[in-house]
Amino acid sequence: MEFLVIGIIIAAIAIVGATALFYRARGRRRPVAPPPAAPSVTAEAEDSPAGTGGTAVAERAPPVAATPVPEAPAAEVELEVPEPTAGRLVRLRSRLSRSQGTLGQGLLKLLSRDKLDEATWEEIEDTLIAADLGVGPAGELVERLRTHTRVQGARTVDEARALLREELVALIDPALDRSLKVAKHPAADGAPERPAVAMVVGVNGTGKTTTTGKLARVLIADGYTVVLGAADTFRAAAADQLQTWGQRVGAYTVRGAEGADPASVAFEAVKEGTGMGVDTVLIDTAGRLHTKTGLMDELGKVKRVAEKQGTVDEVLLVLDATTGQNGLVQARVFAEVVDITGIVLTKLDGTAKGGIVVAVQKELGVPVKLVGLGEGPDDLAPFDPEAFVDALLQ
Ligand SMILES: Nc1nc2c(ncn2[C@@H]2O[C@H](COP(=O)(O)OP(=O)(O)OP(=O)(O)O)[C@@H](O)[C@H]2O)c(=O)[nH]1
Ligand SMILES: [Mg+2]
Repeated sequence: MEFLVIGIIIAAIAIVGATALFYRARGRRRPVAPPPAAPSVTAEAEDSPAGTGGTAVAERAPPVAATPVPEAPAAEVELEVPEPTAGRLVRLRSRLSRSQGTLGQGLLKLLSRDKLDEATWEEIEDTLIAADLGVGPAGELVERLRTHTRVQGARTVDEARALLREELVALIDPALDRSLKVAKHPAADGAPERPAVAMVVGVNGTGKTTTTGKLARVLIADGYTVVLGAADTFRAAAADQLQTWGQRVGAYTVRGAEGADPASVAFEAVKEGTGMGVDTVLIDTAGRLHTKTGLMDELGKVKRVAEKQGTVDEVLLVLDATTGQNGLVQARVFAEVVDITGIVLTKLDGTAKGGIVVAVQKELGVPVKLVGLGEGPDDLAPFDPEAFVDALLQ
């Protein structure tokens, strides 16, 4: 009996000691403000956003359901500090020149030949077309180069580079407004202030979710506050993917149950963003083939419903640069359904076909605003024609 009592006392001391050690260890962790739990939009909820025809409502998900991402508990997530955006294209220049070098170097070699005969001009034109510049712009550029060289005669590599630089920059058009409309709308005419809204659209696998996540980082690096809307409700994994991006930088993610109406999620994201007083709401959408009419109609609805609370300021079409001319067909169809305000060209690090920048701008009359140059979290850069051309001709 005595032994039993002593045994119980020892066990009690051991438990108390272990508990104290555990809390001390926790106390040493860096206190980091957790990103707020993500609200969730369910498919079965009663209220529906005005006019959506959907059956969705925002609700605070219980703590566990709000963080379905299998990673460290939110309280222990350390927020990352994204890289500043200024000069990103310069930093990522080597990625471009590695893949595009053949284009720039090839052109320079041809242009600095002693004799620029018909065969050489044809080669130049073929090189441009092979780089996805498009037949029209390639012919146009060759004509301009011919006119210049006719006047000035043979040229050194440096002269050829200067000429090519000037003409390529002009073709990409530095006058286009490439700024992102992401600043909060101030209160006006009795209406309260509201966030800018940007939607990210495109066919499957082009890099939409990645771009939305990277863009959130770009904005946060520039001092904006951001709410993310996971309007890709086809797969739960898509919302998890976006939420993970958000959690790394403390951006709140509004998500829906699998199969929830994506338009409702977009609506809720704008509503949450407005309630929280953030600068920008970024809405990721599901990949959809431009040939599937039903899915394209759904995209139109997502935008219309998001617009019930004010304008959608940016619709960014994400194109995979490695798919070349096929991207132009996609661009045309998407532009018919939702007015595209900017193009994001991803995977430019993996292709020599940088001419697509020119082709797609000509096709849509819409500027390339961002380029993706790798899979790293800060490998998205604001597009700058001069830095781009310099990278080509390095
Ligand atoms: N090399 C490289 N890879 C990229 C770039 N952008 C995206 N990716 C990769 O492309 C793949 C697809 O990216 P996601 O963002 O999931 O594409 P998505 O368009 O959201 O795909 P769906 O939602 O399925 O339509 C991922 O492996 C990304 O890491 C880029 O600029 N360069
Ligand atoms: Mg996606």
